[in-house]
Amino acid sequence: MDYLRLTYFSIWLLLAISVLIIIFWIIKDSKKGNPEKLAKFLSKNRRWAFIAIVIVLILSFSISLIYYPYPQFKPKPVLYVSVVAERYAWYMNTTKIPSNVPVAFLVTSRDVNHDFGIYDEKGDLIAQVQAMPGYINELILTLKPGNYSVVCLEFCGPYHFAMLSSFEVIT
Ligand SMILES: [Cu+2]
Repeated sequence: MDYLRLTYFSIWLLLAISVLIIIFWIIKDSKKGNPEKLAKFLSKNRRWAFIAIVIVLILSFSISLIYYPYPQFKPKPVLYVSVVAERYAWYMNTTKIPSNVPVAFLVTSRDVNHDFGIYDEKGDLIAQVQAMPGYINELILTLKPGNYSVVCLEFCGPYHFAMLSSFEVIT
């Protein structure tokens, strides 16, 4: 669990909800024809603070769209890596991958279903995609430098456990 991100998200959510409550309150009040309270609330200093918070919310939301995991925001890969699975090995056309640029892994299988799982040096699962005969699944990743392990995550036969590989991400 990434606590820093969770904290940022909680602060963002709290601010967004506060803004919505204030807007709701202003609309409700102005409908009641109670301009005095509204004028008091929207005194100069408060108005600018309110506008600043709204701008920060919109900006932070826009920045988060870069990390949106759906196709219209998918980065253009600078390198394609072909990954072919076969009982009980992974065949990759390269095991040296550049860091900090989008790389597309094109993953397929020659026999049965496998699962291309990538683990970092800490042992955390970074990403995974199915390796299926007759299909090419694309996995686009931007990786940090280091050594990565490839593990099959779909039981594919008696030597499934030995279906391991690795690659290096270099600067
Ligand atoms: Cu397998």
